[in-house]
Amino acid sequence: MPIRLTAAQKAAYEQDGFVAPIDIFSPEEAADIRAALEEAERRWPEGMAGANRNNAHYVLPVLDSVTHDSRILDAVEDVIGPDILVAGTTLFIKEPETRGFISWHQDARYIGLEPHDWVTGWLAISNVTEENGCMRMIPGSHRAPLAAHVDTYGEDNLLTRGQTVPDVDEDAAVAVPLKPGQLSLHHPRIVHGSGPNMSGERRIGFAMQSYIAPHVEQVIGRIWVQQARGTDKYGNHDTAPRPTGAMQPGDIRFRDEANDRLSDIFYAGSDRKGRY
Ligand SMILES: O=C(O)CCC(=O)C(=O)O
Repeated sequence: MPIRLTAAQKAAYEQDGFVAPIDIFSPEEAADIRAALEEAERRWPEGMAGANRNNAHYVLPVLDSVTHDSRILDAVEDVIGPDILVAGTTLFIKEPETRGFISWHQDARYIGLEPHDWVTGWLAISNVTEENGCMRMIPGSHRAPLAAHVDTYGEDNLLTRGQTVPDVDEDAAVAVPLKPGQLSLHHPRIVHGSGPNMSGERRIGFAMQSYIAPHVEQVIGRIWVQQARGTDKYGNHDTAPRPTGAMQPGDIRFRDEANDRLSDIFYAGSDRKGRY
């Protein structure tokens, strides 16, 4: 029996490649998470912008607590089993009335984690709607092999290389709106993307990308991981520390090193780099 997901939610994940919404944080808890995040953005605007939105859980205790929250880990356990490592996180923020979008892509195409026994948890920190650019998924696309992607490096594309699966049947897409504190889980091979924020409100998502089973290897480069639950008898990766406070110099140095490694993975084989 699943421990956090219902049997129907677990079946939906297997069938469709994603499941949502999963209630995790109460509206009050979600408001506290948002307040702490936005306070950090006010205090350290540079430290929270651009590529620094990658792996912010290494420098902000509030995001570390979210990433290791037992309610999220229970849902993740239902998908990948009881031994869970955290391989990274990304804040996906779209400011009001901005054109930034995420092209159709499969995470497994560029992340280098093999086999695909891992899952991404995406937490809504703001209200996330069709108008402000919620994720859209192509149900069942995770059951096909990886598709060829084209690197577009589009100006408004929020993905590193603007990697895009061409010719997606958009009529098949399912929107995934979430209320603050709700989570979605998606499979490494599901084709997904999201449109621009056409609303007057910020859209704030926190992708825990990803939770991996310990036997999963990084085949493009090296990464650090944190043990979130269970045991790791493989030792495939380096061990990352937990933050010692908000934006502590040693934690920032570590986050920067981790992001350098991430950048080497994301841009492997490419002769140019994007903004993230
Ligand atoms: O935040 C988004 O719209 C897309 C995020 C995404 O592609 C992911 O979490 O894999």
